Amino acid sequence: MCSSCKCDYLQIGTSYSDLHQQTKTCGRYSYNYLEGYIYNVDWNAGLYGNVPGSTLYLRFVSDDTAHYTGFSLTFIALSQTVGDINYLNATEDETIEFGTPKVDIENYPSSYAEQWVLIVPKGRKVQIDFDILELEDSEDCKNDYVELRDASFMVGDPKTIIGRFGKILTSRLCGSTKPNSILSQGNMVWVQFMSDRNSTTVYKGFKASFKAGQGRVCVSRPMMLLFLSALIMHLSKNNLF
Ligand SMILES: [Ca+2]
Repeated sequence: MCSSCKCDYLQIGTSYSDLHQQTKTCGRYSYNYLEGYIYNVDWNAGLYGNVPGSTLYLRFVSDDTAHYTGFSLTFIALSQTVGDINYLNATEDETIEFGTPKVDIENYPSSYAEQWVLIVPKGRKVQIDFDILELEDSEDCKNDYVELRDASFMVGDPKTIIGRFGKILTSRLCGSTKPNSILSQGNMVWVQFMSDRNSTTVYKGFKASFKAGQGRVCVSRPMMLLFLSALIMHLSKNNLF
């Protein structure tokens, strides 16, 4: 038996450079698997903890002596607000609501802007349903409106999500005609609400929700393998390579 986790251990940190200096975790924490922890341990639910930032590093070290089961962990991305952008992460079976805030006697504030980035698991589409849509009506929705676009990661930067110039999912929404369910192309959608200076206490604003909709249509692997093997057979038969 090793003392002070000298043999096999796991280190978890938010910075790669000082990962090797993080607390070493070892031993048996559950009947089923070695259980490391970041900030808290729930003895029944397993490992859990909130990580500041969007990156987590793990370092696993083992020596050449006894081998145990190892470790297993899961993670989910939490929702977060940065400035006036709300990043909302929905897991597979989760539905998250979002919408305009009520301020004093105004159902939604005037001269106001707010953005939401709606994220569902990779490979799924975002399905958005409007529960309430009641905004000041104006020509081309130039006064108060909500708009939705497909969002994507900035090229070369997998941590920065951009949406303002993404593919338009629906023209600007205003007035009180609720759209049908909206389905994105990818797994992220950018939503922006804007209101002009003329305030109103008549309209309710908007309330919507989103969840993971159907997945993308793609060629399944067995079909792809079948196609590739047929292609290779054809090419070799014709001495093309
Ligand atoms: Ca207005």
